[in-house]
Amino acid sequence: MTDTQAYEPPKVWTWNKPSGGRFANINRPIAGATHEKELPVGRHPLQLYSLGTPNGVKVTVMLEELLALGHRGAEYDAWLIKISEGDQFGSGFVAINPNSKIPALLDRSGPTPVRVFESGAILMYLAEKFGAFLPSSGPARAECLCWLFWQMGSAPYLGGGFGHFFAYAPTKIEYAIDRFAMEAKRQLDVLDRRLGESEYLAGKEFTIADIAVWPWYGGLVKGWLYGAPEFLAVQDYKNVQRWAEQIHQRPAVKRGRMVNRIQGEPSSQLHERHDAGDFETKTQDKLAPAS
Ligand SMILES: N[C@@H](CCC(=O)N[C@@H](CS)C(=O)NCC(=O)O)C(=O)O
Repeated sequence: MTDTQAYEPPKVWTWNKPSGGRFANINRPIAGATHEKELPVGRHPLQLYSLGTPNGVKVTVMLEELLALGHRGAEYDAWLIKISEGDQFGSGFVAINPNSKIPALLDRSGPTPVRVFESGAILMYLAEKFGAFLPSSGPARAECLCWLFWQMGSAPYLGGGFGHFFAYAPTKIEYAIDRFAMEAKRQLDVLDRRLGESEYLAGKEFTIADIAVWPWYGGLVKGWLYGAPEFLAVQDYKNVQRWAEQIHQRPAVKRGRMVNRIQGEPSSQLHERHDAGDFETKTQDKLAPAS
């Protein structure tokens, strides 16, 4: 193992220097708003404040899937929250997510607006509101919730652990990369075994469990996250690959991935979505064609 700089933790930690790494400018040890800023509100019942990261994509995929099933009440405005610019610390955003992280949803369909934060809670809220993608009772519901909560507990090790130390940390620390690569591969193996015995995570039906897990682990085996497909030998997880491609082929998933996306091919980026027609007319190749 390579040696890293000797560090003796002080008795009490103080915030006296930037932590370094890709997100150093937004990391803070305190919660709450840093500035006053109201959130915009559009014409649809559901207002989504988000960004096209794996956590954000879960919700836009869910909304596009609901619309594809014909649930008109799932019409939504998707507003862009630029987390690298600190939008998540504006007072309006903090009022609907005191945790200052995307995605956050405001349901304005009833007499009193309902705020929902945490992507897993948003998926459950929408699934129950529309009666879709979550079995209503019994073992099938239990299995779906197991995999939904598996994702909530596991992905921080993949993103905040493996992804952070492999791709974003200012120095490569062998101990940290080893520890989290081991866990990322173990998690892929958990999924691979499950998807070897079942078409989808909760059984025969596509559910919010797949919607939650796919942007992270589907994205990982497709090589979309952290530039690590070779390092993690993702091609070995054949069942995860099969499932990832099957979900990728769903038209609503393709649309959901485009919403609030600010990187990649301009034709794949729909920064804000306010109408179903926006996918045809408002992608970045149309709004800001390369000169
Ligand atoms: N457990 C949360 C995680 C959300 C999360 O980590 N969001 C990230 C982007 S993927 C974020 O907003 N980061 C901004 C920050 O940490 O300041 C969820 O599932 O909704």
